[in-house]
Amino acid sequence: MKTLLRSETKEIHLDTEGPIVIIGEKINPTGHKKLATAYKDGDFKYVRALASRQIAAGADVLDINVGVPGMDEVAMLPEVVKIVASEVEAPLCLDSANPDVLAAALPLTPGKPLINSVNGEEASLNSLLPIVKDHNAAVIGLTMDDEGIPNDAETRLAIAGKILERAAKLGIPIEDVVIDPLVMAVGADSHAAVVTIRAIQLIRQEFGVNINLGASNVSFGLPERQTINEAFLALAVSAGATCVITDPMKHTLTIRAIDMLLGRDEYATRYIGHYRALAKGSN
Ligand code: THG
Repeated sequence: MKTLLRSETKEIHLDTEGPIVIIGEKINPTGHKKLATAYKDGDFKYVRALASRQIAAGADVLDINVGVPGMDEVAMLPEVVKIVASEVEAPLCLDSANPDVLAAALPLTPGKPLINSVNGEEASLNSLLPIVKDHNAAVIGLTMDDEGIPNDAETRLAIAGKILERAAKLGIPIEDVVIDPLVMAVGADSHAAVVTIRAIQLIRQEFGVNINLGASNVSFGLPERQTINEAFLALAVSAGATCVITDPMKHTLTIRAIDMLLGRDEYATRYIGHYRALAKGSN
């Protein structure tokens, strides 16, 4: 199954049979004081640098989040979308669950963006899916609902089914819904990663849709996070994940290695290409 995303000039496909799509996560002020300050000061040079740096590091799509406490997100998200769209050619992923914020930013977003995100709560489905439909966007559906994040894979599968059904009722094509089965910290619950992996398998088997993950949560609170994140990425992709929200500066080469090992990189072209680009950058 293919999910098409578009900027003004560029198309990216999430593809259940294709290589992993990387959504760069760095334009997010959570735990990122320098970016939060840049937003408050209206200093968009730093935003531009984060955008171009992530593309150079291999990101296919850029996530944009403006969630700083006290921030007028309705005013800010359209502003940052314009800046990023003028800086890079990649399609965008609008990271907000607030319908007013999305409705303000979508008319200014070129092409076909990804909306991050809707979930199984009634309020979320009712307020966000019509906006997704109106703007002909694609959307990430998180497998949580009014009762929180289920700690078993079967309930996450059921929530994915509910989101897909409600989207279909509004005429949103199934390929425009990307399911995110949610990654929790393995340091807090030793079965957290296993539940996510199992949910990926079930959702892929049942619905055949594209599956996104924000992989870095898995290592929260543990040392050598990068090692854990990368081991988890390999397992998640092997189970059926097709798209990751992550730091491309840290993880692109490993992601290329995973694609290569899964037979999705003929003659290791992309792996070697990225290795060479990194080697050049360090000279
Ligand atoms: N699924 C979906 N969307 C998501 C997530 C997900 N969006 C948010 C998050 N999870 C993914 N994005 C981030 C962004 C930043 C960090 C982690 C996940 C992060 N930041 C550093 C920190 O907090 O230590 C600080 C930034 C820095 O290194 O400069 O870790 O799961 N659909």
